[in-house]
Amino acid sequence: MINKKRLWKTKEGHNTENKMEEVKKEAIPEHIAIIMDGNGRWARKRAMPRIAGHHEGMKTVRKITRLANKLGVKALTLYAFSTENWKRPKLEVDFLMKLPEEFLGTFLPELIEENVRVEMMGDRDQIPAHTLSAVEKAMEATKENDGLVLNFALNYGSRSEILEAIKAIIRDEKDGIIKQDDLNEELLSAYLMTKHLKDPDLLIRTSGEIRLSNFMLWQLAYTEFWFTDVLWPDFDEGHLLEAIDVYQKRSRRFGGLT
Ligand code: V07
Repeated sequence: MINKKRLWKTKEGHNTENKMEEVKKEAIPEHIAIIMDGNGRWARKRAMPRIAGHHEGMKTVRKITRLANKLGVKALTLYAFSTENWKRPKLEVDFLMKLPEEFLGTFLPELIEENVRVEMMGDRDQIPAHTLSAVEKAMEATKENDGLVLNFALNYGSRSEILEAIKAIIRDEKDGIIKQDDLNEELLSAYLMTKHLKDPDLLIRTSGEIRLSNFMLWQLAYTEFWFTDVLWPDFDEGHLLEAIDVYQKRSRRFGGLT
């Protein structure tokens, strides 16, 4: 019998549809976190300005969001802008801060349609009003959705997140809301920006850097890491399926020991 299934080939020539069926046979990581690195390098390789790489990277976000949703991933956390990124040239920062609006301007209807809930974590104070209002509008428009949680880390830094949690805990202890004896890992987790999410099962970082760069330090304590040299704009469905496949092989080896 001829396999009539439409073959969906990626640049690498992976047969995405078949690979998808393969990974679906085993547990899909419920929460995937991604450090989307290599946009500037992608542009430099093509003698293009860095912003062209960021723009291309945004297209990858759509592609990966669609596939994660199809696979039944429950949460996808994407590191879009770190607290360190403010040190970049002003024109680049200004461009980056327009990307959420552009992304949502064209993609929000599909996110609503596909039952995706948009969320963000990060310090809202320094984010330009036009950026924040676009993101908040999307959060509001999708708040009843109970499919994939698409969580953007925007002006996010993990040490600052932990520090703010500690300050809030001290405040609440002084106010008698919590007692020192109640403080444990679970309670501290409830003061973090990820309080409504389970810890990531899988962390992906693109572009060959093997470090966390102040991303989810507390939450990644037991997470499986997968690093690739592929630059974020070149990252595709086949790469995500490969990362999940490796994750599943590792889980299989631990066979119930975790
Ligand atoms: C950004 C594209 C992806 C590669 C990494 C850097 C550049 C999507 C968003 C976004 C953020 C919030 C939101 C909807 C979309 C985004 C920034 C940068 C700052 F609600 N991509 N992307 N935000 N890049």
